[in-house]
Amino acid sequence: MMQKTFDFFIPYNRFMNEQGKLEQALPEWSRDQERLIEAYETMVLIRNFDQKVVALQRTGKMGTYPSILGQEAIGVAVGQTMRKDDVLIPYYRDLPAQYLRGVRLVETLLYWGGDERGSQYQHCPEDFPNCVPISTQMCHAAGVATAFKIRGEKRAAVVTCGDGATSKGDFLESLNVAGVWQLPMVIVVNNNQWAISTPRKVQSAGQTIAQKAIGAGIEGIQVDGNDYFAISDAVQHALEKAHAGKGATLIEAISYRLGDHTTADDATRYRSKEDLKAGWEKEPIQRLRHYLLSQNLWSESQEKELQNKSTKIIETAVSDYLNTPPEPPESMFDHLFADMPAPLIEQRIDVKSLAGPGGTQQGSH
Ligand SMILES: Cc1ncc(C[n+]2csc(CCOP(=O)(O)OP(=O)(O)O)c2C)c(N)n1
Ligand SMILES: [Mg+2]
Repeated sequence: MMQKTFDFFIPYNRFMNEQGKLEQALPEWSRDQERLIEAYETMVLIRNFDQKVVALQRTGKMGTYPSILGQEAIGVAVGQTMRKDDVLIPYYRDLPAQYLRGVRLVETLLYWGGDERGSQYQHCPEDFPNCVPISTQMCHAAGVATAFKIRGEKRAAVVTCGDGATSKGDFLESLNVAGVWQLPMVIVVNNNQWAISTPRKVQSAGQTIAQKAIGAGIEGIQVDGNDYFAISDAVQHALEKAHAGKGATLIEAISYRLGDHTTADDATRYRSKEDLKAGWEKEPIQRLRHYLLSQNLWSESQEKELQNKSTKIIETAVSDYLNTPPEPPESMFDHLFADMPAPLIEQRIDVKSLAGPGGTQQGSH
């Protein structure tokens, strides 16, 4: 008779339902009212900013941009729970986390406007730049976590990716070393149900993405990624574990991509109105607002003030971006190597002389 050698289950957690009503008692840390207000304010600011970036792209002042609409809670949870000396290895939909880590909005605008200076973060220089190649950041994160382990530093590498990215070899290989080397790594998967036009159900036959952790011998948990409390609690638990030398955790945060994949996409071609409507009913901002209002932690006048404050912050960032003189053409050589190889040094000189003295002023954001 066959025996059972191993049994596993994937926990799912959420504290708050779609209406912002509690389904279970909140964790201890949630008594920190300032933290809750900061989370809400950041989500609103980022949503308004995100909308502005899309408008800039539509008017020819911005490159292709991936909206984060509807997925704000995940980044806020990551940004709030990480320690300053941890390292964030983000993918391209992590704006709230980056903002809370210290990435300035003007840096974000420069980056998506095609200016590499946008990745030279003034306030968090050890964080990695946005990763657009799918899943390659997983390997970078495993490398960072390995360095922390070798040096005996109590720091964690926090890496994020989408549901589609979990089908790549890089993802599984990184998970494997994270398990076997017990790396201080936190992997947050933003399962927004789509990888461009590929829906989650045809991405993998696995019932959850979190269970991919089991094959690597690490903990895998699934949470409602639109519930600020659930995702924060999961990331906090994973970080505490990583800092205590107890290894990696994979968190699958269930969300929904309310926008197009990027400004180069038109989701109406492959997504039904009903699907989108159901997504809007679950979105994270109204949920947290309902909760805060029910606890008298938020008011209509604070909301108005926040909207005004956000508009000013965004206007300043946009005008700083539009007023940044473009980099000269030869700068394309500048951000790849610590020590530039000789042939590139020569090419750089050639490009500079071809561009001429007026070359630096051509083009604009
Ligand atoms: C290595 C690689 N292959 C393909 C692409 C093109 N591409 C860009 S985004 C994307 C889908 C990613 O989906 P997912 O991982 O779910 O992240 P999401 O965009 O939904 O947040 C693909 C295939 C890429 N950027 N890099
Ligand atoms: Mg996705």
